[in-house]
Amino acid sequence: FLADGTLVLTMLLPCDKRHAEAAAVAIGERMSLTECEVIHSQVMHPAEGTYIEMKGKIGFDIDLTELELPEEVETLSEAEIREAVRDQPMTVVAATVGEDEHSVGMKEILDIKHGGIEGFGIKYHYLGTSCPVDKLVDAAIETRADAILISTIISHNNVHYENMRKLADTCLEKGVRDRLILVAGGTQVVNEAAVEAGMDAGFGRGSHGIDVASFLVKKRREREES
Ligand code: B12
Repeated sequence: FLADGTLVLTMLLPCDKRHAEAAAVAIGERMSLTECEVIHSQVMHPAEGTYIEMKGKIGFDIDLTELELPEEVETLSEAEIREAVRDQPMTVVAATVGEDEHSVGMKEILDIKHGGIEGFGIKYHYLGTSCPVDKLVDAAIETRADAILISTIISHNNVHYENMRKLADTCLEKGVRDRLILVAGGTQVVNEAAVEAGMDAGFGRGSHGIDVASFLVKKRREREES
C-alpha cells in the first residue's frame, strides 16, 4: 500500500446520512481528489450529524528527502533530572485555565501516579480547573514558584492560544515574566504556536511528565547561564 496515493479523510457533517454521504464526495472532489468514495458512515445523533470516512486519490508524490522536519528534542535522563531538582528544588503552580474543566491531562503531567513531574521531586500547587490567569500568577508570586503550567484543552476560536497570551501578558504586567517559566499543554497545542503566543514551551497530545520535567530543568539552567 505504500505510496499508492490513497487518502482517507474523516469528517463530521451536520446533516442526515444521505446528504452527508453526497456532501463528503463533493468535498473530496473540491479538494482535487479523484475516485472519491464513502467507505463508512454513521449517524452520531440525529441532532448532531453524520460521521463519515471517505477515501480518494491524490495526484502528486511527496519526496521524503525534501521535507523539513522539526528539531528532535533530547530528553534528560531520569537520574539527571532528579539530581538537578535535589540540588536545587523546584516548585510549580498549575491549573486548567479559562473555562476548561478537562483536568485529566494536567493531572497526568503533575501526578507521581501517572509518571508526572512530582516523581522527579518537583513540588506542585494545583489550583484546580477553570482557574483565572490572575489567580495563577499571584499564586506563583506568593509561592516563589519557578514555573506556571497551564492546561488548555478546548480550542474553539483559538481560545487555547488566547489563554496563553493572557498568561504571558499578565506576567509582563506584574513584572515577573523573566523569573517564571511558562508552559502550556493540551490536545491541540503545538510548541511553535505556543511560543509565538508568549510561552516558553507548548506540549501536545501524548506528552509525558519526563518531557516537561526535562524541559523545566534545561530551561532553568539556560536562564542561569545567560
Ligand atoms: C473526558 C472528556 C471530558 C470530561 C472531562 C472530565 C475531566 N475531569 O477532565 C467532561 C465530560 C467534563 C467534558 C466536558 C466537555 N468537553 Co470534553 N472531552 C473529554 C475527552 C473524551 C477526553 C479528554 C481526556 O481526558 N483525554 C486524556 C488526556 C490524558 O489527554 P489530554 O487531555 O490530551 O492531555 C495530554 C496532552 O494534551 C498534554 N497536556 C494536557 N494538559 C497539559 C498541561 C501541561 C502543562 C502540559 C505540559 C501538557 C498537557 O499532556 C497530556 C498527557 O499526554 C475528549 C476527547 C478526546 N479523546 O480527547 C473530549 C473533548 C476534549 N471535549 C470536548 C468538548 C467540546 C467538551 C464540552 C464543551 C462538551 C459540551 N458541549 O459540554 C465540555 C466542556 C466542559 C468544560 N467547561 O471544560 C472536545 C474539545 C473540542 C476542542 N478541541 O475544542 C473534545 C476533543 C471532544 C470532541 N471530539 O469534540 N469532556
